[in-house]
Amino acid sequence: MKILITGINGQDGAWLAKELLEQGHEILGTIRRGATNKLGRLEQLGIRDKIKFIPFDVSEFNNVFDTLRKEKPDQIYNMAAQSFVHESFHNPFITNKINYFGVLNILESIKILGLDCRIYQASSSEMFGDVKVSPQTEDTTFYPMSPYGVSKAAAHYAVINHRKAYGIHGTTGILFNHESELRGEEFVTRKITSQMAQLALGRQEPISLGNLDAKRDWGYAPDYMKAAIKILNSDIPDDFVVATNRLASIRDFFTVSAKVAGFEAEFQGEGVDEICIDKNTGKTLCVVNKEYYRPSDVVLLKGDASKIKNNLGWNNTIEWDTLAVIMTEFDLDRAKNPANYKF
Ligand code: F7E
Repeated sequence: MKILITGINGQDGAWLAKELLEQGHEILGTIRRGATNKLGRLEQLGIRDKIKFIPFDVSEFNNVFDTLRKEKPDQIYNMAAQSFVHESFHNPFITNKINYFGVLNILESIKILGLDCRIYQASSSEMFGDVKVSPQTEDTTFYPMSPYGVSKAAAHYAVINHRKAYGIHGTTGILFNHESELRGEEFVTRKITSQMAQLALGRQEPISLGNLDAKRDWGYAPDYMKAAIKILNSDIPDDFVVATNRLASIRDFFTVSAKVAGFEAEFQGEGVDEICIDKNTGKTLCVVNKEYYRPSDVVLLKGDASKIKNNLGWNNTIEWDTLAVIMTEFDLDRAKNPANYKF
């Protein structure tokens, strides 16, 4: 099958492309003009040369329309996004242009061209926001708490609307946080593991973090891309929560990562005065910096993935504590042997 992945150079696009190539599909990958120097993840996975790249901006209708008219893909995975929640407070318009109008551009192009093409939309647990019930399911009301969450909710409803109004095979995966060795270093898990590795190698400057009380349901990105493939290939287009149903705080994740790096984390103080030290040496591992607080944050997210487990036979294989070990071990090796890594 001919499959188009938007945002192929991100964490999810890279893992997804790897899985789909292994299944024998032809992969077209769209990347923004000028971003060809950002293919490190695809190089790291050894798949860069197996992908046909198309210069493309999902927020430009002409780019989307012309590409779909020319290539006529059988399936599209829309992984292109401004995915950093913190950034969305500073750039709400760009966030919506990419995350909401980008999806609309794809849906309208499929509709106008009359393409027989399935689409998977990367929806997000951030849409649940200020949650009133836990765990969250496909039926939980959305209360987004960031411009990112608002843009993803709008895109989510656009897919559902095009499915109902025009019969487009539009599917969504409401993915809870999913991390891996390929995660960007601006997200809290990878920020912790990459900088923890530097602390283990002798760096003195502690890691600066924001809200340590936030709790998340963290899963493993390759598991979640297998879920995305199952969702798109389901005969009845639908929406599915993808999560592990386990909760951990930033402090919990930090503590496991510190242990793998050879430290014993002890948190002291409260609020912006909180720090974390290594109990054995007294070395300061982490301080709190207000700069990383958000104007409004999501306190906790925990998902119930029963629907995808029961209907599509998906299961996660890795939970947050194992994830913290995998990512920290990867970053320790990367810090020691940087020449072996492509990104
Ligand atoms: O923050 C807190 C922060 O940036 C997680 C994206 O993939 O998942 C991700 O969004 C929590 C927040 O991920 C720092 O305040 C504390 O409560 O790793 P994050 P996110 O915002 O949950 C969803 C499902 C998506 O769809 C998004 O695209 O950690 N936190 N201190 C911090 N966060 C960051 N980034 N940096 C800190 O220093």
